[in-house]
Amino acid sequence: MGLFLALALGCLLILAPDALANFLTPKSGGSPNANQIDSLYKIVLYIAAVVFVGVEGALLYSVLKFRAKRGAVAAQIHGNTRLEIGWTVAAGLILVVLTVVTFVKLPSIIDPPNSGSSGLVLSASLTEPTPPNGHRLTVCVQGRQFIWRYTYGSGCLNNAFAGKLPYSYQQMVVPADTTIVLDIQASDVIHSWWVPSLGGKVDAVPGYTTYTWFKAPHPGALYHGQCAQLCGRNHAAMTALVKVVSPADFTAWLNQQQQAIQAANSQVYQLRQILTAENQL
Ligand SMILES: [Cu+2]
Repeated sequence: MGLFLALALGCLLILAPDALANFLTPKSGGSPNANQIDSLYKIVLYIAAVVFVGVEGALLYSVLKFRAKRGAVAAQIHGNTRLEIGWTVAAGLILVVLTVVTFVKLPSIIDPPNSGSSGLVLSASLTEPTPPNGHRLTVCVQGRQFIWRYTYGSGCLNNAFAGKLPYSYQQMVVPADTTIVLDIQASDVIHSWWVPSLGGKVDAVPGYTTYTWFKAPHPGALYHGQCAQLCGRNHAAMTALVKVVSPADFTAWLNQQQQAIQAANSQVYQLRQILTAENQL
């Protein structure tokens, strides 16, 4: 019995979340949906750990307690109805508990919440998955071999390239405490958007639009991500970075980005005119 207790205590120590933060369990802290995924994972993990320790402990106990010398005649035991019904019902109960907990947690993982009071002030829209009050910032995420492109602002879905909406590559900049809805597409092969601290993976499939959301609480945070679907020989280089800034800094950055894009576009336009004129000579 002492051994069993030691094993159980040892396992509990190993599973202490502070000792192994994010080593055995999903990353969290970046967004409410990531936090809910993390806590759901931990509930399943702890129940599984208790079952594991119980089963392995009983096995070890039996092996030691009932060990016999070579040549001993084994006792013949034909089942134990009460015990068998007991562990079948117990296993069934565990499954019911896991199912109920999962369905209770699911809405907080799937449905985006409202932006916080310190978040960016946004206008409402009814055209996309949206938090209860409709206020969210839409960012279109376009996966392509081998980089992520982000277009900012509602309407980016149908107009990501033709419109004058600001965009950036690889690094997404977002305002803190604001519900960010991501409309995810791919322009060549299947990719998968994944920033572990901000929630689960979402596939980017050519011809389809998939959605997810996150809401990062703190300005100054930087979250690393990686394309999670093997998409070609340079797949490993297809990283993503999400930079969280204050709403005021975000607005300033967006304006600056828009000006830089306009300046680059007009340079290209001038260059094209020069080259065209030279060709005509
Ligand atoms: Cu990819």
